Amino acid sequence: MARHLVTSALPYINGIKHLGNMVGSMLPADVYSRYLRQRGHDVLYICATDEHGTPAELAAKEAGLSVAAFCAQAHEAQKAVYDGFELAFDHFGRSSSAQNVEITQHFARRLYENGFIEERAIRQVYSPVDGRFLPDRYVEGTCPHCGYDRARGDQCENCTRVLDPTDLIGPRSAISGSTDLEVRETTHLFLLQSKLQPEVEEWIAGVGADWPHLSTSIARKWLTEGLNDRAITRDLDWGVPVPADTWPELAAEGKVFYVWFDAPVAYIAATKEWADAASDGAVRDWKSWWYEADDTVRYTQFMAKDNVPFHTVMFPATELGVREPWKKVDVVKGFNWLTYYGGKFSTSQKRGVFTDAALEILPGDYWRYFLIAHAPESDDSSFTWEHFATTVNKDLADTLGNFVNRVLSFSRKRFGDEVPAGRAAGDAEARLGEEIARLLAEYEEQMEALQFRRAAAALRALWSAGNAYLGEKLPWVEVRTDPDGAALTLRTAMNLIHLYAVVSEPFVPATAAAMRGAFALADDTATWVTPGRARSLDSVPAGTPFTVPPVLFAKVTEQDLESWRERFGAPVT
Ligand code: B3M
Ligand code: ZN
Repeated sequence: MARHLVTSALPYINGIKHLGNMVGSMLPADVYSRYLRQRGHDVLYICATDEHGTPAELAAKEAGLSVAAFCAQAHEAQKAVYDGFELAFDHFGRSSSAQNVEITQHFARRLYENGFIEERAIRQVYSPVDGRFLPDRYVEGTCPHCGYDRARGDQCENCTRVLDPTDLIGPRSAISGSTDLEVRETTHLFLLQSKLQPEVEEWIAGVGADWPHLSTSIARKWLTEGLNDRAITRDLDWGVPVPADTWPELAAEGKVFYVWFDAPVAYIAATKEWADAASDGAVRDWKSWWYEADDTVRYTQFMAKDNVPFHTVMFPATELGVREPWKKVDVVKGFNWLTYYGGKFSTSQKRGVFTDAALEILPGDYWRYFLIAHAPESDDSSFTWEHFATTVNKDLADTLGNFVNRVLSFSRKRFGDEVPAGRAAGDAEARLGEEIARLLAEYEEQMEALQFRRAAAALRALWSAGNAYLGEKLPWVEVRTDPDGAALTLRTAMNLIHLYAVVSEPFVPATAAAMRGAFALADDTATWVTPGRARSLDSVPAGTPFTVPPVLFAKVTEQDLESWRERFGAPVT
């Protein structure tokens, strides 16, 4: 039994995430964690909201709340959505926690002692009216390229060109609107990543051998371009304060760490939050997962590709520079983009399907299955309502749901409320058992390799094998001439249902629970079934009482499709 530490990129606090965010981080992490737990491993799946930085301040301002109040509220709102998606975090923490302040400050002190942080003076926009330095995003003005009059100092939203605040025509403060701005000198902490580059290269040369191609190629590209020293502090009111014991002047000026400096540390801090939240005297040893962790801890991270450089290069550089034995990632699973009809999902422009709206129209399992079955793994993939409807109707409603309902209702009608005995298994059952064992082995192999689309395809093939078996045996015909044969067919099919309940759990946990709950088995658990054990299809013995669950998956109708296209602004195809 191994210990598996799993984290997914921390969703930013400024708004409810869209389906693209979900499929590229939390959902695959949850699917993988559930699978590992079922296989008996000790799993710790940690996530948190990423709460610092300028976007949080701006979102709070727009909501008319203090940043602290906004973040507290937004954290709960995100948590509620993730519950709806059945994400089984061991802990869903917050990067603004006291634990993160403590560990981030500790990291900074150690980096300083080890010669990897230095103070440097830079020139930055200052607003006397606001009494503060303005981060790039807080300076607005007219774009020198396209004339858009609300361009931000870091980028023009209209023409997407990257800007420097001094490029803007008629610059003004986004806070007060004041145009009385000056450029002043200010001191910031810089992380000397260039000094750490050789160590990062050596580390990746070892561990990176196991990573999926997307992650290694991104990491290599960054290393080839060379790691730059980076400013890791900002002039913001909200963030992890620079510790006064080490940098009294910067602390007095109210400097805080840059959000990307403290966010990855929050994986560790959220693990400590998890331990601190233990009740009933339970002892949770958070440190054993992170500090001097032994070889039995395998750490897997999930994220979209834009986050990969921070996790494969920057955060490992930080961890190396701290010169303490903090656990570094073993495998980085990166994802490409999910698009909305080939275009970008956009939080700021509210285009696409947001996770809260998704749950308003259908339960989490529908989304979980669709998203993972078409995850943007080897390439970007496109969400369309048409594709979603076809997948739900074919895979979930017809192949899985219909199988379960047909078998259970027909058996009840002909043989009553207990699993019928019938005669002993014959050739058809032996062949089916072989096929199931083969597909299950394939499913396991793909899951261990973090190949989610292929794992989903193997799961779908398992469901289809049941339909093929029914098609071959035709129990509704068989029952007329050979009731014992029909009973065998149904008992075998019911064993498949139970197996499906177990192995579908990572993808569709709520449905899996309903399927398993159909059988009144003593001591039933979701514990994994090995291919060897699955082959005999006999875990549900004759005589087991069962019930027929309500329809597992409703079909998407033309009407549904119409209304969703309309509501979510789908392009006409
Ligand atoms: N918050 C992801 C994002 O908002 C970022 C991930 C942090 S992981 C430490 O793009
Ligand atoms: Zn522009």
